[in-house]
Amino acid sequence: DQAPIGVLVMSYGTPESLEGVEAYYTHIRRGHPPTDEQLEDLTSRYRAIVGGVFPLRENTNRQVEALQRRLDELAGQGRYVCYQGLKHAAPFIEDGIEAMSRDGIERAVGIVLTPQYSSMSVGGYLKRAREAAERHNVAFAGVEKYHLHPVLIEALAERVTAGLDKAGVSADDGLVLFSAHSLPARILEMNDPYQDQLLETSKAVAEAAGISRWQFTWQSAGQTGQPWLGPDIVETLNGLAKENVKFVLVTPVGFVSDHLEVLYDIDIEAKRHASELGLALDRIQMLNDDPKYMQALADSVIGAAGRYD
Ligand code: FEC
Repeated sequence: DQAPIGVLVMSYGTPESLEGVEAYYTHIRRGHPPTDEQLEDLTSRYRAIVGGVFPLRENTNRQVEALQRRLDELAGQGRYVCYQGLKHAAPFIEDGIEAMSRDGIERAVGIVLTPQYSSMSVGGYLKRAREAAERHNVAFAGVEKYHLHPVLIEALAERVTAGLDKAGVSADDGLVLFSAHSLPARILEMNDPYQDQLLETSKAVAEAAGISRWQFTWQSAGQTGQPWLGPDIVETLNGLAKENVKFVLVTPVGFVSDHLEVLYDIDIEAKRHASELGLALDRIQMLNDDPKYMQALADSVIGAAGRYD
């Protein structure tokens, strides 16, 4: 059966413009509008980041185009057709499935642009995609994770090596600090694999890059009045400064693009805090449309095609 297979490429989504921040934030908060203060706080973070106001949109576009090209090379033109589905902005996940259905696609694979599984992240994307696919009679197979894909590990390890080389620090003076978006701590009671998978990715990258001095930390925790997974990067940096670490290479392993949580939370906030502690901080270049990352995605998509639930 050579009928085209739809590929729903899912990513977080970002506002269209500064005027769109309120609607975006309201969507993240499941329909509850932010207070004026919360809105101003988020808007000012978008204003502060470099690389364009909303770099995530363009980066996601480029990733989807590059994945399409890679799939064409591997499986022949037209075998796989990529569609975007964003979690909190248009085109939403449901819009992507609807577009497939309009185009007569009967089978689809879904993949999320983050490598590790959590019921609160990838699980949420796949649930919405699956429900939309059912409504449109599209058979759907979801990729749950690719956090140990050897080519992904290689791509990240190369960036760690490049980051250390650029800083010119010896392995004794520097430390690789892997990081990922925190989640509410209650996921631990749900036996969620998120934390384990993030540590597995970190360990594999450290091994591939030949790094023995590394740690993992959380970042970007929300303010919901409930506990989130810690330690947060600020606390971790305080500890490292006390241990006389001179240089930290932040290596996000749950994010794959340049976007707010990297360009603000690491490049502005964490960097400022580190410099107050007398600690030099840099971060690896994000994967964006790195050919090796595209290879890991394409391979995962092709592996999932055929396993329809
Ligand atoms: O550049 C951009 O415009 C978007 C950057 C962005 C990415 C991202 C990724 C993840 N999030 C995850 C979990 C949560 C949870 C909440 C939450 C809230 C926000 C807010 C903004 C935001 N997130 Fe995000 N996230 C990005 C942006 N995120 C803005 C709202 C203001 C704030 O808290 O700063 C809390 C929701 C709630 O209130 O109930 C939970 C996870 C990821 C990584 C996986 C993925 O990419 O899907 C997990 C990028």
